Amino acid sequence: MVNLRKLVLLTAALAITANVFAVESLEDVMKRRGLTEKNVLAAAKTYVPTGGRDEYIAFSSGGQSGHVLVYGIPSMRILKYIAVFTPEPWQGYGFDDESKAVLAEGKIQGKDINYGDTHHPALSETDGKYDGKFLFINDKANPRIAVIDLHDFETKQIVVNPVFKSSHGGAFVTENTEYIIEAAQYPAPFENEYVPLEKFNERYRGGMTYWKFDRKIGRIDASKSFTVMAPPYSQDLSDFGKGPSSGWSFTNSFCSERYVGGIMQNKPPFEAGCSAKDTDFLHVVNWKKAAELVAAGKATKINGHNVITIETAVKEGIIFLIPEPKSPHGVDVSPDGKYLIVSGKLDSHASVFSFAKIQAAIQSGSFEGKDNYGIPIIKMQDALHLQVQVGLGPLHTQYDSKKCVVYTSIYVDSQVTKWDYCEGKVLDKISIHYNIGHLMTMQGDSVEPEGKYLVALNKLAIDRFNPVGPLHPQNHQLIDISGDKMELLYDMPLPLGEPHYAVAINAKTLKPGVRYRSGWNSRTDKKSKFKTRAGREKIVRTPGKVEVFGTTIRSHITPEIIEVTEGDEVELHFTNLERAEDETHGFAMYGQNVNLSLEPGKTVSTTFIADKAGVYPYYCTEFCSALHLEMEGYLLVKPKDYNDDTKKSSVGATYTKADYEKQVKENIATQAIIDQVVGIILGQNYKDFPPVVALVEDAVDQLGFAKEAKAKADAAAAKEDWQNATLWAGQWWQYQVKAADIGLRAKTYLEQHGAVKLDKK
Ligand code: CUK
Ligand code: CUA
Repeated sequence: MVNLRKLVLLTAALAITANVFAVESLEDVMKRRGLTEKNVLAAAKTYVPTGGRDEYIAFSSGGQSGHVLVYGIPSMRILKYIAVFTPEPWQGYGFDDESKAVLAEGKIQGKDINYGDTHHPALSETDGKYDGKFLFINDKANPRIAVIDLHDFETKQIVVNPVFKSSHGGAFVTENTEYIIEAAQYPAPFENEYVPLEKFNERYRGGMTYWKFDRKIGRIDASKSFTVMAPPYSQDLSDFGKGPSSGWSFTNSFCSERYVGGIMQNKPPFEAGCSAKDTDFLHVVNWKKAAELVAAGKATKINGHNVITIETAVKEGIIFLIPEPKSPHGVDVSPDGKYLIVSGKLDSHASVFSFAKIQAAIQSGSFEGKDNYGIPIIKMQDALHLQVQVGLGPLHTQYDSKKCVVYTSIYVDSQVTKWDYCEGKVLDKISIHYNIGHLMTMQGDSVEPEGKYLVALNKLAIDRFNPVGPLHPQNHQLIDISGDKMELLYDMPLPLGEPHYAVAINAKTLKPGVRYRSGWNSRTDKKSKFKTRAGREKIVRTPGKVEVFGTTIRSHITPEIIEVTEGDEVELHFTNLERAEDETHGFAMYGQNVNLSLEPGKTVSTTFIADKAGVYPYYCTEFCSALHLEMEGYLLVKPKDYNDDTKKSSVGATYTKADYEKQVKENIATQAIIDQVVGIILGQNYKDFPPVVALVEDAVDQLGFAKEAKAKADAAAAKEDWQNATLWAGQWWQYQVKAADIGLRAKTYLEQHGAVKLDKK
């Protein structure tokens, strides 16, 4: 009693002292930290209070990391790295058999490729609006496209371009996500064979691949995909038409000189030869007609893939070229589909092309000539709407919600230029730190741009952050574009590869799940054939092979002991029985490169050869409950000729009747507390709060387990087996503790969310 009173007094005293120091005002803090009013305003515009949510979710390429980064806007808080082309242990990606199968789809000519150079993420669209269902991203180094399902933010599929040897102009989608475009970058022979550079003009090729997306199954259908072959011009970025330009695609190029360098051969480098001309070619392709040609059997098969040759494309009138200045990079179609804006890295202009004018030129057949491959060239002046002096080295353009307003990244000048593409005038400029590549406005490449914020994806960080060695973080700068003047709000360091492009979606459109259906293979999106239910865990032995069908739940792994013989192939399948939100378990094992992630409901597998006799502890890697450290087990690999003659001896401590009775007494007291909490919850309108309903379900599960453990304790006690009676009584208490913990969480939630007492009838 004295102790308790002392404690109360001490706490009160502490509270008083703390208050004396806690009276710092906003002005005090500003002074102490050297913040200006502008800083505080910027902070207020980006700060999301604890527990709050962001208005937009950005998906950024993770550059060479091969991942996709997910962060919130305006807080710029990183929410997730989605593993795509590269293994990522936390998510078990590239460690469990299910995700290994996805990575294996990305093999290039039989070789494992365990990284990607991701550039352009694209969100799926319905009628040109983001629908929040899928995300696609390309790999420039190994021409591949990945499909990510936004139901669980997991990579589901990787397709390898069957004819390109690099790619860049992807991923971009059609208005209804029928196709995903991927344009080549560095020309190469379509066939997988050696062709000398002397044959560059004849045998090296570029092109645009149109990947058919099957929305019903959420996967790309390679058999219905096709490529329109193009000359070896180093195709670059692409975009799809929409509205009036629907059915067409646009792809830049930057080396229509078809120059091949060779510094060691005493030739000027690529950079000189590829920038010699003042213009390159914008490729204008009628993809809808191309798809019809493929359906009509007019494609040629190369490496088993449908290819429309340049000859066929010209004959059928589906490809045209327009000169574009100079060393062009970005091409971005306006939300209404009437214009496309192209910028040149060595130019100071942005060029606005009119789709109506392009069509008029095609209809009238008035071309300035043909290129060496017979493709008609539309006169630049015939297709141009206007050109605007935006700054030196313009790259990419994004659209505002305000009509005719766009933002262009200016690489050399390190600026963003806001301008009007209808009238052709510059509206504002802001300096960036440093050398901006892409930029992104909210939903800026959909038909419904929302403006508000702009993120500058900068190439260099230099002195913006605390130094961390020669390799600097990347810098995404958040800019407020809601007013007439752009205002810099925030610098966010990104320590994971060089992001190129990013897309941002209104957070309301995303509806991700919180758990899988029980026994789910998340990579195929089907029930796993290895699904294991509670109580049905088993170890199946066949000659040379041991298969384990196990489960995980707070806080034990079943089985806890796995015995195999040296040389056995071991297949582990685990199902996470949890239904509770965020109750993920991990599974790591000594010395076998085994690391799994088991989100609620998920089933994952791992296969390895137990080729060395020994003892291999395993454990859960997520701190999932108070007894998480006890979530453990042993794989025992016995030598082949092992003769087990050790006497079975008891392991660990022994327990008595008194121990058992003490535990039971504690359990009864715990139950009283649980009953009290349950009474409070049930007495309120908890059913109006779905998260609480889920918690109650979870608690009921735990109490069910407690009952089972109690029955086992009772049975052991009846046989006066005090050892097992005490241990089972302890397990019964463990389940009670979990139920109590969940109950308290539910009670707190109700308190914080204004639940009310139900009227007693
Ligand atoms: S690219 Cu890197 S800044 Cu791949 Cu779209 Cu322009
Ligand atoms: Cu499960 Cu720790």
